[in-house]
Amino acid sequence: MADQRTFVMIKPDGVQRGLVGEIIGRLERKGLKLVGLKMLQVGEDLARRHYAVHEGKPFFEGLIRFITSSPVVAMAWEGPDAVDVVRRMLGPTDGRQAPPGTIRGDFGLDVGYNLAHASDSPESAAQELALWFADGELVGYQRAVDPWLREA
Ligand code: DAT
Ligand code: MG
Repeated sequence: MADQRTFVMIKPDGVQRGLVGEIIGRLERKGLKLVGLKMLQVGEDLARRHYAVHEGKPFFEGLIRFITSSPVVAMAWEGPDAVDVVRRMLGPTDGRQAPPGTIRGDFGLDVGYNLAHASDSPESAAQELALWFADGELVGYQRAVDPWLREA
């Protein structure tokens, strides 16, 4: 399985609740590799472009207000099948339905306050990484532990 990169964002509620370390720690302990990281206050334009597929839905304007309300942590994570692996670690959109053991299942109680975003397909991962990170902001590297994470 070839490595994939996926886009992950810790949303304003995750940052405000002090869950940045917890969420990053889970992805790190899984064995995924952090290849990009920045904190930013999201502007209206970036927010609307990131969530363009949801434009017109009843929750769209509230979602834009929420995501621009306080800083987020934007990240790129790499690993085998990383898009699916991270989506499953996040769990279903609504924390009330998300199973325990998932990030949303362990920490979320509301569909709108669901702590983190992760790309839902390799195509959206490529699009989102290009939207959130400039060329040169993502960093590929070897880790000494890599041979202990996967069969050669
Ligand atoms: P996901 O974040 O699991 O990919 P999505 O892409 O369907 O979910 O929706 C994007 C975000 O919009 C989601 O994380 C939270 C918000 N959202 C989705 N459905 C909602 C709803 N019914 N009411 C309020 N917010 C909603
Ligand atoms: Mg989505």
